[in-house]
Amino acid sequence: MKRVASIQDISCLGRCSLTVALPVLAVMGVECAVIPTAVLSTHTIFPDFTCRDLTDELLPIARHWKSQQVKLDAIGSGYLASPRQTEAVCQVFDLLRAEDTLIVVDPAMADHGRLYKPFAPDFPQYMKKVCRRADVLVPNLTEACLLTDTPYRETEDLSWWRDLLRRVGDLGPRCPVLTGVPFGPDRLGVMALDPESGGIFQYHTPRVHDHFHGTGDIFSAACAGAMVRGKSLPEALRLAADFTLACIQVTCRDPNAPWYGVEFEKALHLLPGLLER
Ligand code: PXL
Repeated sequence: MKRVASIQDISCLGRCSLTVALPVLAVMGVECAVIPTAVLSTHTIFPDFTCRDLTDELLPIARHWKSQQVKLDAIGSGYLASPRQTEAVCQVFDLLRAEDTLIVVDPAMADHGRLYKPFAPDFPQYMKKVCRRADVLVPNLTEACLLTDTPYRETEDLSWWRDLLRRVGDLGPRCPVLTGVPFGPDRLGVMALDPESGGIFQYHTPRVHDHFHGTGDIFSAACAGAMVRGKSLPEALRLAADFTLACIQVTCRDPNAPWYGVEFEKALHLLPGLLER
């Protein structure tokens, strides 16, 4: 069985990070080992959340695994709780990656043109170092702008997004990806530099005009799972985009609780079929 190590927080409520990666990877037939970066009462969109930073645990966990010769097919990182933690995660990558370990980095730190509440404006500079180690880097548009020191824009001009994608590639990942790209007013999708073909891969699905929390975490878990299950980058991105849309489509939103994430549990049964396409 393939094994992925997922480095991100446990938000105890709110369907994101590890509480999403664990079930998604399990249903894809992939073992998900975890390195929790922090324990939060909820994700940071809720007011007054609690947060216990686990930076000091990261390297001891990795060193122990190393001493046990643990083999990892991929390592995925997501939300990191502090600048110091980005340094620790770089060291974890360096310690645990073998030649054939795929590193998937989701610089989960911003959306809709703004950094998440807990982060100071210099946080993207720290996150850049994590991103440089990625094989597959999956920022959304806001994160891509922050990582490349590009002023954020909302535009449907695809040539502008292709230029941004190339700048994300200049950070050093083998496969730079942009998520949440608007392809016209009613479609949303991904754009990636495909190292196999040397070209730009684009894929889009109908856009649901609403904001959903935690969908980036679903996307990156599904993408990592698909790649360790042998899919090419374009196939993995297509699967991840289709699955994320399916999760949004099955969600009945409670208007009093818009932050509980998408009801991905109702769409998990689709994953085996998506893997067999
Ligand atoms: O979904 C990204 C994410 C993960 N973890 C925490 C978050 C967020 C986004 O806000 O707050 C704690």
